Amino acid sequence: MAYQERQLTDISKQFQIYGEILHAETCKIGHINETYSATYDQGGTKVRYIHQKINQNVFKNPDAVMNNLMRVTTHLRKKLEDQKVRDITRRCLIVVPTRDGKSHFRDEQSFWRTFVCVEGVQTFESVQTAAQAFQAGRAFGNFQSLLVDLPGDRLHETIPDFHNTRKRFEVFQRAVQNDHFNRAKEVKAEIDFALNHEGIVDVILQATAKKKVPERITHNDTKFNNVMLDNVSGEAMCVVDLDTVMPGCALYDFGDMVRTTTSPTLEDEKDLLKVKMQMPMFRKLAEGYLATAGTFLNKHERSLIAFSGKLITFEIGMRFLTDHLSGDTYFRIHRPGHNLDRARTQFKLVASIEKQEEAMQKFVDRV
Ligand code: GN1
Ligand code: MG
Repeated sequence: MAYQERQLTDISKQFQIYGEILHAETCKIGHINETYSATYDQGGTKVRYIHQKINQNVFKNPDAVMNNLMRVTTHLRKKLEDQKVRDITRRCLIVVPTRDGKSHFRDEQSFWRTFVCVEGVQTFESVQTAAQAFQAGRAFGNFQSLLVDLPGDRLHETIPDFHNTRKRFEVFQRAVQNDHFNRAKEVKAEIDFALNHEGIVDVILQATAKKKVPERITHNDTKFNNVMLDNVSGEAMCVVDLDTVMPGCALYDFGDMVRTTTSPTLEDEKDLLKVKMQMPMFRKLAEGYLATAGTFLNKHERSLIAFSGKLITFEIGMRFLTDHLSGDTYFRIHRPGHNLDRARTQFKLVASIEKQEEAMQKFVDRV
């Protein structure tokens, strides 16, 4: 076994797993945590588990992450049971406890947790059909609506100011000023694009401060690849990547869905001619989302739906550009200039949304 697998074998012994480990693969999706899919032999039957190492540079308080995760998954499961939905163990993540009954295992350097692997599903890095966009919208809207009545204290903010676009803008400005890697001169066009958009960064923050847009429990990382779709029916089964589930604004979730479901391309597409907000995808996405979240959204939230797509796409683009200027320390990259490519793709999408924003909002107003 490779080094990493040997390490994984040691880690897996900490959890209440059934079977002998056969092999493990790295899951390539995700820019932050390390994720492995491990296959075990249990008396001749193969069973799979997901082992995940939390990135503690990003999640400074992993106990808080796990505390939120346990509360959220317990509640989701109970709600699904109350609704008498079938196939519940494929619709909600299940944490496998450690042998001493904890939700995670930690040693001096690392912090691990294990999930039951959801079988018979797949995830996609980009959307293939409008039906998939509908499923994504429905799944995240349903996720938000199931969490409306989560009992107990306010969830921990696992990353404070995660979607505070003003603070993100300030961090970006500092990165430009510092220019530690001497990259600013090569990306002047992208820097100017970001600076020219300062006018949009406070809109949702102000609506929140005025209590027009309420705080809700939100997912905060609603990328299309965080929805697992059934292999046969294509139905959205399970929403994953729950580390940033925390108090937030419903619009941030919708915005990130627009970013990741309406363009036919990958997030790091280099051919910018291919990057565009496609109206048919948006329509289905909005229909799916409003079919589930429509019951609790207020009129102010509804009025900012199209805008949120532009804002969150801009925000993530700015974060990629900031990381490029700062030497690629936050998002994992797979080639030089990768964060710059990602930033360019997001900004192209922002420009495409801008051209269609009015039509997008008109559509939402009619749904
Ligand atoms: C990161 O690791 P992943 O892909 O789930 C990031 C998101 C970004 C996303 C961009 C904790 O998510 O905020 O939108 O990359 N997660 C964190 O692809 O920063
Ligand atoms: Mg994530």
